[in-house]
Amino acid sequence: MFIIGELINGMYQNIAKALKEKNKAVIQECALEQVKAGADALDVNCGPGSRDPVSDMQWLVETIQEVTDKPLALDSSKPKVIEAGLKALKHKGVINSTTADPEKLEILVPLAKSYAAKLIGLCISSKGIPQNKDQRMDLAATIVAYCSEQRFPIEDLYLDPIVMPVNVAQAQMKDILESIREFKIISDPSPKTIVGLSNVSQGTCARSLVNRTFVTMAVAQGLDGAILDPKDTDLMDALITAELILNKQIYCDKYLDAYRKK
Ligand code: THG
Repeated sequence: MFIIGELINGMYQNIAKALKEKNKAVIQECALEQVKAGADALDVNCGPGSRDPVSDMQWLVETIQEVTDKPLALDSSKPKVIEAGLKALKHKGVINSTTADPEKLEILVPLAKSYAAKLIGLCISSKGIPQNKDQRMDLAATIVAYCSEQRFPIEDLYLDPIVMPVNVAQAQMKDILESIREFKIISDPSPKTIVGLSNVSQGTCARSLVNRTFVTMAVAQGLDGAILDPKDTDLMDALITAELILNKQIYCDKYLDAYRKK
C-alpha cells in the first residue's frame, strides 16, 4: 500500500500558521513524525488561506526536503502551483492531481511525463462530482485514454474515485467502493487506485472508526494507495491487518512489528 501522509495541509491551523510565519521547525517535525509513523510519501497542500500558493509550495517543498528524501505529493488544483513544486523537487514526486477536464490533462500529463512523476487522476470534471458508478467509470476512462495516447505509463497513474463524507453521501459509498475494483479493468496494464481517506469521516463522530472501516473495505476491493493520517495507529493497524488477510503481507505472530520495521 502506497501511504501518503496528509498532515502537511494548510487546512490544518498549525500548518497554515507555520506557513504564514515561515516556521520551518513545525513543518519539518510534521514531516518526520509522518515518516516515522509509516508514510511512504507526504502530501503538500498550501491550503485555502494561502495568498501566494506558488511561492508557498516552493517553500514547503524546500523545507521538507531538508529533513527527508520521501517523495512529495504536490496537492493543488492549480497547475502553476504544481509546476512550482515540481521545479523544487530533488526526487521523483507525485502530482496530486489532474481532473478529467482536457485543459487540466493537457498541462499535467506532459508535466508528469517530463518529471517522471506519478499522477493522481480525480474522477471529477468541471461538470461536478460524479453521482454514480457509471459517471465515475466514464471519467476514469477519459483519464486513462488520454494518458495512454500520450504514452504516460499507466502503472504510474492512480485513479481516485473521490470519496465523499458518509454523512452527506451515504447512498454513494457502495458505488465508490465498487469503482475501486472496476477501475482495474479499464486497461491492461491496469491503472492503480487511491483515495483521500479522511474525506469519508468529515463531520462525523468517531472519525477514526469510520476511516478504518472504510479503508478495510477499500483494501478488499484492491486499493493501492491512500492519503491518510499515518499517526492514527488504530487506522494503520487496520490497514496492515487487512493487507495481511488478503495475503499481501507475510503472516507472523508479530506481523505489525515486522511491517513497521520494513
Ligand atoms: N483525493 C486526493 N487528494 C486529496 C483528497 C482526496 N487531498 C486533500 C484531501 N482530499 C485529503 N486530505 C485531507 C486532509 C485533512 C482532512 C481531510 C482530508 C480533514 N481535516 C480536518 C477536517 O476538515 O475536519 C481538519 C481538522 C483541523 O482543522 O484541524 O478531515 O480526496 N487525491
